[in-house]
Amino acid sequence: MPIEKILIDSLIEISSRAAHAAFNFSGKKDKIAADKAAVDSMRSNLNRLNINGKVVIGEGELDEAPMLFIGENLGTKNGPEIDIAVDPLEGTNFVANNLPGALAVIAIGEKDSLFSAPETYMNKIAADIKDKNVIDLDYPLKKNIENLSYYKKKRVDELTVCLLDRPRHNHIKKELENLGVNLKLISDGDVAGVLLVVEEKYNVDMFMGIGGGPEGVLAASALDSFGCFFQGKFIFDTPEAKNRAKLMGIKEFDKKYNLNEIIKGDTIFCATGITSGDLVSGIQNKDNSFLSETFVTHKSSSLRTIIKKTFML
Ligand code: VTB
Repeated sequence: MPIEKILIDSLIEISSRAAHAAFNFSGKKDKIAADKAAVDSMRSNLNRLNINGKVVIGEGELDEAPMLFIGENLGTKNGPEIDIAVDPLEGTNFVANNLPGALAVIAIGEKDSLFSAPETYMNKIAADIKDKNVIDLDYPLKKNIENLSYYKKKRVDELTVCLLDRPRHNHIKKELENLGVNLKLISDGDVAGVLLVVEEKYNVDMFMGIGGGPEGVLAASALDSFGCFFQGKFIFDTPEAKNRAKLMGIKEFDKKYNLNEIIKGDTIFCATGITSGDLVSGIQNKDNSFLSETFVTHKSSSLRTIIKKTFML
């Protein structure tokens, strides 16, 4: 059953209030306090919502996170069964140091529609491509770039690829540079990084590389509303990671997931700016209110927009 539009406004308010709570800690060098403020806000507001919700992507599992843990039930129970995925503070470093790009992120889906991702890394590839077999995690990098160039009708040196700036990506960086592709290196925040592929105005043709698995599922839910291409492969490289995956029902550790295997139904996605970044502006405090900007998608109503809204404190 599609998710009712009526929940969109509530979710915008929930992510906006979480963003505001974290914003109060921007530049205070305290990642943990900022994260806690966003988590507390999201949790108490989700609990007032008329849904029978279950967290499928959260702040960790019960043994490591006291709140918004995977499996936690949220909402008044007076409403539809809903999957909830949260990243209350995406970019803790950004907030702690008052740098651009921090977001409060929440996505909801029909029951059993969102992949319950363990806290592990994911190799990702995303682009605004509507056809199959143009790019693929299993293709050599050069083939992906050549196909992307053909599909987008751009020369290779007109393409821009976004990736997290990490030593693990040095070989990719080097190969892209040799091919003449432009790089957009981000220090954190690959939910936003992935979302930059959705429109030409962000000037990113493809996102690739290894980032957080939960962040991958969240970004995929928004990409699904744009009809974009996304693939992800979780990286279970330790016995503990494999055990956790097994407990979560994952049987094949090397499986490459297509978007429709990660997101299997209707979703609403909201990412509110905490500090201003490429995607959305950050929180602006006023006297007794604050202004927020939220990137919103709702698949079944084809909503894909940015909403500015004022909320009373
Ligand atoms: C990304 C990014 C996050 O972690 O998923 C990244 O979206 C991956 O982890 O904002 P490493 O930092 O270990 O590479 C963040 O940067 C921080 O949670």
